[in-house]
Parts: sequence; structure tokens; C-alpha cells
Amino acid sequence: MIATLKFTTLLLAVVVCRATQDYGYKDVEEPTLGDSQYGSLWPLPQKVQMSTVAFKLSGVSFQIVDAKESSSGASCSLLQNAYRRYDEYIFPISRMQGQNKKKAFASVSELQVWITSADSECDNYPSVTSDESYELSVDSPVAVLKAPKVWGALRGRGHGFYKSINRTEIQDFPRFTHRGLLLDSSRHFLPIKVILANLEAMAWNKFNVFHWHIVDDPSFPYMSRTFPQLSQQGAYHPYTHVYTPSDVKMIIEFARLRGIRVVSEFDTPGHTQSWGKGQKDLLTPCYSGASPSGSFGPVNPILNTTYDFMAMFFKEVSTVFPDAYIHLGGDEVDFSCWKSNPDIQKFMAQQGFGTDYSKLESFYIQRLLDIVTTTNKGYMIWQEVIDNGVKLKSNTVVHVWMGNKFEEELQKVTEAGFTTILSAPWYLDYISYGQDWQKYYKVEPLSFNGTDAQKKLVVGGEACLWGEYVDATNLTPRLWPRASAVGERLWSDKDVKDTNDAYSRLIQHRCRMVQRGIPAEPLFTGYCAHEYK
Ligand code: CP6
Repeated sequence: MIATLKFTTLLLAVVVCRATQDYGYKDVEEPTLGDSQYGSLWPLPQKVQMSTVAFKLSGVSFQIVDAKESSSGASCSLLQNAYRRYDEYIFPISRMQGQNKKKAFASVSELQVWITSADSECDNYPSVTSDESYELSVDSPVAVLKAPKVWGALRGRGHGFYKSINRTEIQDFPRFTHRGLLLDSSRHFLPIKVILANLEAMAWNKFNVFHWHIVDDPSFPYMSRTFPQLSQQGAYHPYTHVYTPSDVKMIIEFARLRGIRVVSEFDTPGHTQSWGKGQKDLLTPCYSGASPSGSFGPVNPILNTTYDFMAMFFKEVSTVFPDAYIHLGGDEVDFSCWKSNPDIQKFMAQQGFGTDYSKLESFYIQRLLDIVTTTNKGYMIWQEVIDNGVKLKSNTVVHVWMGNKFEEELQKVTEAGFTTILSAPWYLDYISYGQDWQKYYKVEPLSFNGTDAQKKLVVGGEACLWGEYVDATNLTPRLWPRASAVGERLWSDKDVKDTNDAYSRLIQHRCRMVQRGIPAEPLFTGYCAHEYK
């Protein structure tokens, strides 16, 4: 794990990336480039007072320490690990290089981290209710980072210090509690180190949910203890392209140390071709005329064995993934195979479903939800499930992904009283020429017609990077810094919407990511200051 961290933090002396101002050419979409008064802060905190008084970090002696008053300290490995990471970001090669020989400035020699509430939650998993607020005060000779819980301390140090830093007061907390990123490890296998590197980048952007779309039609890389044949038969490769129980554990712990929840998605009844390879009779046999065609459709909803399997499978999943929620999918169910199958036709008639196959889909989902309820987990589902009229527990989270009028969908879902997260405007797998980050940035999630109570039900959103055209070679640059735009929209105040200011900060933030080893793509022409060191 340490080696991976080193890999992601990489090289080169830390110098603040400065925006260039000498473009000879301006793209139509090009925002005006000026220096933001907020420097390179990203996402912008709720309250910042930044003075022009600058301090040097004393390179030899600067340290991050537990404040005397803190309720959490040396015994909290989450914090000690965080200090070590941030020390490495500030002084990647040698502390000596951070030394200011001329002593021209006053200096900051210490960052004290002060957890103020009696229970720091150091050993917990982050949850929907985790308090991520913090206050950061940068002064000479001591800077103080104060937070009720460790989760706030993790968010607070994200700003990164440099060799020089202005006197600053920050009070900060997230606008939305659910700030997620969906990665898809089925269309292409994503090596562990790619996932870890992107969890690290997520933390820099204050994301707090990794939505792991772990299996789908093309491959089943999740290694199940209960049903090992699922990955043995369904993965691209039975032992190189799988996530073993210990891999999954490592990813969850790496995420926890950064205040990131891991919400796994096991999408059914559609998107399940790979499940059928290792689990006989799970999928519906499709017919052509009177005989089976040899191909298979969605999960077979009319067999008791299907539900026995699901009960055992989700029992395992609920213990492997500690998060209080499981994403159950439920999207894009193709009815044509069900329609072709005579046994299903007979079942439809017996149940009085007529020819309404969405009733059959609801029948399946209802039983699945009852099964998952017995594991004491909450569930998330894609929006189609409510469109089909399935009865849902009141704590169900509905994930809105469809339609270019997301406002109407949010209005509808919140009117029905459901907690909602938004992804429809943030499909990062769609690429186009130009600065599409601005399109993501300009989205206002609460711009729909609805009461205040309805708006409270929108708890956040997720950027999605589906994997059809993405693997380890291009995932990271395709994601960053485009996902950063979503990160700021979900963290910062709704009035933070000045695209020019964002542009200036995002250029610097992107350079910071590159410098720390994340190959984030450029926003436009220009260079990063660290390239010359
Ligand atoms: N896979 C799964 C996908 C998509 C969905 N579910 C998807 C659909 C349309 C677009 C992008 C992605 N690839 N399982 C929909 C939630 Cl445009």
C-alpha cells in the first residue's frame, strides 16, 4: 500500500502552478483568464478569508502534529497516515529544499490537528451522516486545523500547503452529503493500482463515495466466496482479472482512510450476461419460435432457485462491503427475451400480469428488495425502478441518470418522497471537443420545481465514467480534471458559479494533480510551472 502511495504521489519539487496569461488565441468557449483571489483552492470552501500576508513553510522543521486538546492522536492511524501523505505532498524530495535560507518571511512551523468532539470516529467507516466540516486557520508560527470528527480533518488538509502560504481563515462544510464517482470494472478490468490512484484523486477533490459498478454483461471480476464459479467462468481471466476478497478489503480500507465510502453495485435483472456463465439456470433462456435459441436474457424471475441464489449472494455481499447501502441496479431491462419464453408467458398469465412485462420486472425487484432488506442494508436503485411502480422502502435512494431534462425527473422522484442522487448531467464517458467541464460545472442540481422539503431530498450526485471505451490506459486523464467540476458543484456553495474564477483555480488544481502523479488532462493551452523544475 505504501508503495502504491509513493507511486501516486511521485517526484518533483512543489511550486504553486501559476496560470499563464499570454495566449495568442482564444477559443470561443475560453473563459477569461485572471488570477483568482482564491489561488488554487479547489473545491472552493464555504468561507475563506485570505490575506495578502504570506508565510514560508519552514522546510526543515515543519511538521503536522496532534493538537494537545485533540480527542484523537497517536493511536488514530487514519490521522497519522493522513499526516504522512500530506508531508510527502509538501516535501516530495527533501525537506531541505523547502528551507527558506534568507528568512525573508515569517514562517509556519507547525500544523496542529485538533479533533474537537469526544468521539473522533477514527476507527469507523464513513457514512451518510459523517460530519465533514472543519476550520483551518493559517497563521505564524502555527496553523490549526479544527474538526469535530476525523472526516473533517481529512477534508481540511486537502488544500495542500506549499513552500509559501498566505494567512488564511477557512470555515468549510459540504453542500451535499453524497459526492460520488462511478467506475465500471466490468467492461474493462481496472487494476487495483488504478482504482487506488483514483481514490486518492477523489480525496483531493473532496469526493466521498466510490460507486463501484463492479460486474456487468461483459465480465464478472468479483470473486465470490460462496459462488467462486461466477468469476472463474465469468471474469475475463479467472485469476489475473478478478478482485479477490483481500483486494476488495484493501480498496475499502484505502478509501476509508480518505473518508470515502465504497458502495458496490450488483446490477440485476438486466446487465447480467456474465453471471450466467458460472451459475446455471440463473438467466432466462430466449426462444426463437418453439425452441430455445441458445442465447440468454435477464435473470429468470419465475424460478425459486433464482431467489435462493440471490439471498445467499447478497448475504455475502452485505458482509464484504461494510457500507450501509448496496446499489441494486435495475436499469435497462430488455423484455424481448422474457416475451419469447413460453414458461414466462405462462407465469405472466397465472399472475394476471397480462402482457405488461414491467409488472414482471417489478415482481422480481420487489422480491430482491425483500431479500436485501433482511441483510439490514439500505439500497440504491436506478430511476427505472420507480418508473415501474415498485414499492420501495422509504430510505431507498433513487439514482437519476436518464433524460436531458433531469429537472423533471428530480421533481417527480422527490414528489414521491424519495431521497435522490443525480447523475444525468454528469456522464463523463461522453466526450466532445472543447471545455466540457464548464457544462458539468454550470449544472444546478436544485433548479427544479419543488418545495423546500423536496429539495432536501436531493442529497447529492455522482459523476459516471462507464467503461466501454475506458481502461487503465485512458481512465485517469479522461476523468480528471473533468470530474473536478462535479466535485466543486457538489461541495461548494450554490453561489460559487463564476466560470472565470473557476477556470483560473482549476488550471492550478489540475497542475497540482499532475505534479502529484495523476495524469490529469489539460483544460486548454498553457503549461504547469513545475514542468520547468
Ligand atoms: N451500463 C449499465 C451502462 C449504462 C447503464 N447501466 C449506460 C447507459 C447509457 C449510457 C451510458 C451508460 N453502460 N449497467 C445505465 C445506468 Cl449513455
